[in-house]
Amino acid sequence: MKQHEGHQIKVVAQRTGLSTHVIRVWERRYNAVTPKRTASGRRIYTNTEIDRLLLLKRVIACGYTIGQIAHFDDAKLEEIIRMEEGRYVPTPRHTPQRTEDDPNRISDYMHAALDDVARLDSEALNERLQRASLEFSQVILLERLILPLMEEIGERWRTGSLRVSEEHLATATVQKFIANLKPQISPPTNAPSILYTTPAGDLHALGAEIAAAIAQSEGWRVTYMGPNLPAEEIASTARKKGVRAIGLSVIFPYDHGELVSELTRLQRLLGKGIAMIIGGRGAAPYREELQSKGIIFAATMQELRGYLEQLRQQPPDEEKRTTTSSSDSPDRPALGGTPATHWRGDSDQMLES
Ligand code: B12
Repeated sequence: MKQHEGHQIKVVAQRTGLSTHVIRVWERRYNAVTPKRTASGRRIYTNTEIDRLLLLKRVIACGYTIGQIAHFDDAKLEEIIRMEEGRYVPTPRHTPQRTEDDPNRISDYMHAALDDVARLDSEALNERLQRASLEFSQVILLERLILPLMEEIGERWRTGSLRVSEEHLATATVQKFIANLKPQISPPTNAPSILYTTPAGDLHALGAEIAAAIAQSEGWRVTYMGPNLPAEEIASTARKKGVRAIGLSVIFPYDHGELVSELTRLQRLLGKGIAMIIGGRGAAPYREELQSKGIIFAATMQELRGYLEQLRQQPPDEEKRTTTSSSDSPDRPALGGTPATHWRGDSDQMLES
C-alpha cells in the first residue's frame, strides 16, 4: 500500500506501539478514531489518525483512562499533555518513522550508556535510561537497549575490559531503574499473574528482572521474588498468589541432573494448571528435555512474549485438557511450536474506561 493511501493497522501498531487489539477496541468501544475501510472491510488509517492515537497514548501515560479522554479533540489532548508533563513537545505531525524503528538511535543510546558506565556516572546512566523510556516503548527499551547493554557489560567484565566496579555500578543502576518501571497502563483485575525468580543456587538476577518487566509490560501482574528460591518456596508462593505461571531465569551452569531434577521437582510441587516458563543461558542446553516434560523454554524475550500471549488466550479449562504426552509431568498447558509473534505492546488499562 502506498503511503498516501493510508496505513494498515499493522503499520499503525508499529508506529504507535499500541497493539492492534487495543487500536480496534478504542475504535469500536470509544470511537477514538474512525478509520476508513477498503472494499474488503480492512481498516485504513490516515497520518492524522496515527497522530491522534499517539496523543491518546501520551495522555494515558499521564494516568487517564481511554474512557475519560476518547471524546476529547486533539487540542484538548495536547492541553492535558502540556499541563501534565509540564512542558510540551509536540507529537510529530505526518508521523515520520518513530525513532524506535531506527536502530541507530538505539545504538547511540548504547554507546552513550557505556560511556556513562566508564565514567562511573550512575546518575547520567539513570537519566539516559529515563530519556530512552520516553522515546521507546517499554518492550523495545527492555529488549533492544537494556538487555544487549547488560549483555555487553557482562561480556566486557568477563573478558577483563571492564572493571568489577563498573559492572557493579551498571547492574545496580539498571536494577533500580527496572524496579521502578511502572506498567504503561495498570493491568485489569482479571489480568493473568506470573511469579518471577531464579532457581535455588542461582544468584544471577538480571535476566529474571528483565523478563519480569517484559511480562509486566505485556499486561501481566508480576510478583518478582528476587533470585535463588528453593522449589518448595516457589510452589507455596505460587499457590498463595494464585498465579497462572512461574517464570524462571537460569544462568548458573548447573550440572545437567541438578537442574532438570530441581525443575521437575518444582513442576510436581506446583501440580496442575500452573505453567512453567524458563529462559536463560543456563537452561538452554536442556531445552528439549525440559520441553518434553511440558516445561516451556523461551529462547528469546520475543518468544517469551509469544508464549505469554498464548497462555493468556488459553482458557484454564482448555489448559487442563491440553497436556503433554510425558508420563511424569502433571497436567499443564502444552505450548510449543512457533510462539505467537504478535504481542500486546501495551496493556489492558488501555482498554478500560
Ligand atoms: C554479574 C554476574 C554475576 C553476579 C550476579 C549479580 C546479580 N545481581 O545478578 C555474581 C557476582 C553474583 C555472579 C556470580 C557467579 N557467576 Co556470574 N556473572 C555475572 C556476569 C558478569 C553478568 C551477568 C549478567 O547480569 N548479564 C546480563 C544479563 C542480561 O545477561 P544474562 O544473565 O547472561 O542473560 C542472558 C541470557 O541468558 C538471556 N536470559 C536470561 N534470563 C532469561 C529469561 C528469559 C525468559 C529469556 C528468554 C532469556 C533470558 O538473556 C540475556 C541476554 O542474552 C556474567 C558474565 C556475562 N558475560 O554475562 C557472569 C556469569 C553469568 N557468571 C558465571 C559464573 C560461572 C558465576 C559464578 C559461578 C562465579 C564463581 N566462580 O563464583 C558465580 C555463581 C553464583 C551463583 N551461585 O549464581 C558464568 C556463567 C557460565 C554459564 N552459565 O555458562 C558467567 C557467564 C561468566 C563466565 N564465567 O563466563 N555472577
